[in-house]
Amino acid sequence: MLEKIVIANRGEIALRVLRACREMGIKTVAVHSTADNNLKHVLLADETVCIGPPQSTASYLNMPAIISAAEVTDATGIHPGYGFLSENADFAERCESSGFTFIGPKADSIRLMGDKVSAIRAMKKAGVPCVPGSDGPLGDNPDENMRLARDIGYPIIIKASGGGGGRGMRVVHAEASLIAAITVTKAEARAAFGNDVVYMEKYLEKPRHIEFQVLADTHGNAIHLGERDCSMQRRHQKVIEEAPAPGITAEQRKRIGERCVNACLEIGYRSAGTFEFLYENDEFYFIEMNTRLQVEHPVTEMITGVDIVREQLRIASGEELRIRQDDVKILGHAIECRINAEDPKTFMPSPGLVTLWHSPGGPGIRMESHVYSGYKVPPYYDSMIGKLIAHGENRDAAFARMRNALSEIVIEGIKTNVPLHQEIFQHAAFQAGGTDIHYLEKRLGLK
Ligand code: MV4
Repeated sequence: MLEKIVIANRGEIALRVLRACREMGIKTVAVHSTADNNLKHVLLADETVCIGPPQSTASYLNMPAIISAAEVTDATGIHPGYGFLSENADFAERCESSGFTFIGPKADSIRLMGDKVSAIRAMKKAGVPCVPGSDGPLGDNPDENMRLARDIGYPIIIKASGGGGGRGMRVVHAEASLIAAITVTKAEARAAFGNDVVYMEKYLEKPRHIEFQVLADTHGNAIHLGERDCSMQRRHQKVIEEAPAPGITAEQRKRIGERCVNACLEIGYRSAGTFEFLYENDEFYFIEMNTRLQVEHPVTEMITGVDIVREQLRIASGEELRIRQDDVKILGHAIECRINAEDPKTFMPSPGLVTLWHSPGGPGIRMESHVYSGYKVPPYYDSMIGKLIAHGENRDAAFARMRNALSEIVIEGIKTNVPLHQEIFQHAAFQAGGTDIHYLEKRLGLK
């Protein structure tokens, strides 16, 4: 088993990883910026190393500083959390070439999935259903591109192969704007990603975002843990996630889950991963794979009883998955609210001193947060300060617990989006389940 690991992240996820390590007897090294001396996991870690000034580029994205921290502390592994360096193939490679276990997939898998054209090609080959599209990069011939779009049928979407997560995309509704859209998307992609490869897909107008969680070990075993619905989002930032996805049948779960597992085996995937799909008219269409632990992993943990971070650590230690697919049972329903330090109306960040903090509790309630009374939310990082998760025997029960918890939570000194969550939990359409990816923005009058 890994003996000591560097937690190369901050905030709630660093604390989540630290807790898993302590349970498993793995020693922890918290690396942190000068703005993060008082982070909860920094106070709890066995060792701490300050890796640089507040700006992420100088600290949490500073590869030599993080690898040096692992060297001076004699750590054996590095957990990247999510965001920051978690999907940086070069970092994974540099960890391993410096003799540390990267607690995540192999650099090759990160690279394969980071390039969306190669990801889709690999998934299609593995039998994962994809969006009808160009099946590869667009060429320079306008006539060919027009023919392609006509064959697919408008509307279509142009996406940058180096993009993902909503960056570098453009919807085209009619032929008249196709060629200009390709030119502009290519130029933007070159500037943003240093790669101007773009591809074309049928644009799905009212899909839901449903993603499958997988775990794969280094002994040829892979399983899926069912799906999550992450359709409740604003500007590509998820706001609420739930599992299982409303209305998805056990049969659909099995069919798509098996495809994801098969794809993992085919590409030699290891660790935790997520297959993102758009879901429309009862069909699943793969769009991207995330090769990291995700923010919303707890909803899957709550309904399956599988500790995903623990499994990541076990897999990275070379152990075999102990859970077989037949052992995975979906129990009840879980829902997660992302708690952000922001104005609930304008969404402007609201960092500062938290003068009072009371976590909600009771059966089925889980609070993942590093915040405490007296903690100062720094202005340099993402505004998410915690996640509130409610589990119940069914969706209604989970909702009732979430409403209760949202009414109990006390956060003073900074603005948070708790009032927004309270409002969303009054929406009849959300309560009914199955709202699409545009629902929240429309409902907020932003669209
Ligand atoms: C799409 C799409 C519709 N049709 N692809 C946005 C983020 C990136 N992961 C892919 N995205 C989309 N791809 C086709 N062919 C609509 C979106 C999309 C979206 C997807 C998931 C969650 C939120 C979204 C918000 C806007 C657009």
